[in-house]
Amino acid sequence: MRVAITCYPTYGGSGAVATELAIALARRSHEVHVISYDQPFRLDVMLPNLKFHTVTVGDYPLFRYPPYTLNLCNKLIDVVEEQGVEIIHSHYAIPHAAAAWQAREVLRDEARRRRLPDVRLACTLHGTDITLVGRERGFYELTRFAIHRQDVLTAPSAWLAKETDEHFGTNGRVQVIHNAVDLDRFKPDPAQPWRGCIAPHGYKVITHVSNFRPVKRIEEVVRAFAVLRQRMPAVLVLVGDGPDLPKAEDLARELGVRDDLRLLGQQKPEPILQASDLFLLPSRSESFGLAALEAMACGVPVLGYHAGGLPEVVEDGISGILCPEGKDVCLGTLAADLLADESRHQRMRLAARARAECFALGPIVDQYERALLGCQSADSRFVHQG
Ligand code: GMT
Repeated sequence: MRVAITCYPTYGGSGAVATELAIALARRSHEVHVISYDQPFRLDVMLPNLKFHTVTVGDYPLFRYPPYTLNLCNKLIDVVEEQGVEIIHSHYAIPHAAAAWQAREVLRDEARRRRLPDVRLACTLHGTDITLVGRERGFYELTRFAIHRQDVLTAPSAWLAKETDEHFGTNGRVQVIHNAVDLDRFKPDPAQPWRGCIAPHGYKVITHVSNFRPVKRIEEVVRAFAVLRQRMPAVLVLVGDGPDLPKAEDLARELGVRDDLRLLGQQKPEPILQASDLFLLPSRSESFGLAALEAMACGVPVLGYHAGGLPEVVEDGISGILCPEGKDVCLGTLAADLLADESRHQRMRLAARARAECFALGPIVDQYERALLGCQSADSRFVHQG
């Protein structure tokens, strides 16, 4: 099949999922066109049938806000026309689902004239496009309309599929395809040399990887660490960047743990996760928690809340600890208790890796492949041209 995948290129789960899917589909001999305003951060392989197309954003002086969605829509039209793309697969509904629908409308007359079927539309909903941003008045109606125009809808958790039904009226149409992890890249490495670079010998390494937005509750991460730090020598490693990162530093200073903070910025997460003892993800609602899955694949237990789709990934008390939301719990005490009990921690490390193995890349790419092929099979361009 010939598929265009449109996504955000920045650090964040939706771009990572889209890019890894693009690479995996190209490795299966599909022709894949990735479309975004910048090269996605994980798009680091060269394959003859995997191409990246940049959306150039107009900067005419009249525009206070350059209309990215129009530029994206025009790029989709070009790529569909020039490359014979059969399916546009949008990752994160805003604005990708609406841009894809507009592109199909524009292409429709020409498709009819040439007796070709319309380009098919698939959209993977990722999280805040449904739970937060998509519900804002300034986005809701068009997002809902565009979601309903998709031929295939997927979400990374049953929880997000249900949220979409409840708030966007999709009526059971959203197919659950969990996020996946490359188990060969994300794997335990107890001798990881990075450990010596980030923490003195004998210190525990507590890690959080995110885009530091309010939904991640970064203050909870720092507070939990400060409690744990009173019980044992440890460092808190923060990977990624985002608007709430300065809050982490301020709070760490206030709580007297600034010297134990390691702010690493945007980094390849694998070596840092391999050097970690515990991963903290206390998000308010996480549709899935790809960062948690990648930590688990490296044998790192996850500590967070029983909220959103995280319980579909982490088994409470087995591969991590999930606290009940809204109850008076102290994450720091739970973390310290776990790390103080070496045999329990070791068991949890093994269970975390075993759980991650349920989300291996291959079978999950199979599910996407089936969904995408299914949506174009009825009247594929191959059939018409053949
Ligand atoms: O919804 C977002 O905040 C964007 C997105 C991203 O780009 O980081 O994150 C979501 O998509 C990931 C991949 O499917 C999920 O693993 C994350 O849990 C999800 N984030 C939230 O739901 C907050």
